[in-house]
Amino acid sequence: MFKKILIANRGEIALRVIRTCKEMGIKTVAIYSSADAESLHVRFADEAVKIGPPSSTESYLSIPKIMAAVEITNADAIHPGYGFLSENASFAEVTEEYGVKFLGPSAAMIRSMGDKITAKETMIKAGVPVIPGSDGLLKNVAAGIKLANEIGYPVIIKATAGGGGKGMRVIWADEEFEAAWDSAKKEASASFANDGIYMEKFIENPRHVEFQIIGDQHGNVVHLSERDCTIQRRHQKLLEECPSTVLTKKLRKEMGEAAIAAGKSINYEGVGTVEFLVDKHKQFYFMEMNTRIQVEHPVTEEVIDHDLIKEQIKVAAGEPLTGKNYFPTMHAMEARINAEDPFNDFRPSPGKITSFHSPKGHGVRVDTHVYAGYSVPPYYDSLIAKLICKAQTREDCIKKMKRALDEFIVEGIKTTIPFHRALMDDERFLSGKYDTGFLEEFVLEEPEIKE
Ligand code: MV4
Repeated sequence: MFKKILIANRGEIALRVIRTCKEMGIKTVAIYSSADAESLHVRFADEAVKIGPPSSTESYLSIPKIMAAVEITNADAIHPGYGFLSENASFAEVTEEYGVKFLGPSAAMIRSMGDKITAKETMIKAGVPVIPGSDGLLKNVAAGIKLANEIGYPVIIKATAGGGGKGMRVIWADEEFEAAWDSAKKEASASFANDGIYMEKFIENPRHVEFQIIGDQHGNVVHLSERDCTIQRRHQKLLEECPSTVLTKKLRKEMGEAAIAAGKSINYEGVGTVEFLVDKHKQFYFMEMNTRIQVEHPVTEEVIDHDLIKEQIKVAAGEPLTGKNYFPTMHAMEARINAEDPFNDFRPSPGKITSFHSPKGHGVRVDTHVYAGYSVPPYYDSLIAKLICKAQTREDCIKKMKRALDEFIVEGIKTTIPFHRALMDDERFLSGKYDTGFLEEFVLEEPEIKE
């Protein structure tokens, strides 16, 4: 087992990893930028190394600075968390060259899933359903228009280096093709320095359902069931839950098997997520694979009652899995509490938290790095807490969420708490019948000012 893990991240996930390491008897090293000196991950780690100024590129994204921190602290493994360098193949490579274990898959696996065309080709070979579309890269506008007519509009063009919505355009007719092509290419080349584009049939009003998988070093890959992440806005997830309201037992079995086939086809090691789109006929299609622990992993932890960070560390140390899949025994939901103003287009709202009280009680979990007096820095993502509730049924889980949101006090900054509270009263959300377009139509009413 590892003796000392350096956490190459900040915020709630850094704290989350430190907690499990403590329970496992593993020493921890925090790294931090000068904007995070007052952060709890710095306080609770056994050692902390200040690696740079607030700017991410000079701190949490600086491979040389992080490796210097590894060297001076003698850490034998690195946990990258999510975001930052978690899916950076060069970082995984450099780490392993130093003889330090990267708590994630190999550089080759990260690369193969990072390039969306390669990922799709891999899934086709593995027998995982994919969305019909171009055979690899599209050469030019003429070839694109020809194929769009064969597939039938609407189509979507996507950047092969993309993911999470960047470099993506939906096209409804020939006349729109060239403009969409030019702007997608421009965006892709600016964002990823790779302007390769491919095409797919556009699936209208899908659900986003992802499967958590875990692979060990002995060839076992199992799934830990799904998370429904349909409630999102501009590709930012706001609420995740399990079980999904669109999955039947049969569909869960089929999608779970597809997710395992996806993992096995690349000898996947570690925790990963296979994202699917589910259309209105309940056909499912592979969309992307994420080769990291995700923000929403606590939903899975609550419904299967296992610590995913602990499992991640154990498989990285070479321990074998039992080979069985895990199914939800409870209903869980995670509400992302962001320092954003939901009444003002979710505009970031950094600043000092003057008062903070987190909800408690049976079935309520709050993962957070903030406290009263903490200043949310403007430099990083706006997630300040994750409220996770669990109960026997979806209905009871929603009741618990409402109660917990009503107890949640954050003063000094704006947060997404009012958004979640309104969501819990929304008829369509309650019915479970909605799709990824849901938040486009959702109207959040400004509360009346109390006298
Ligand atoms: C799609 C799609 C419809 N059809 N692909 C969004 C982010 C990136 N991972 C892929 N995305 C989509 N790909 C086809 N062929 C619709 C989306 C999409 C979406 C997917 C999941 C959750 C929310 C979404 C919001 C807008 C678009």
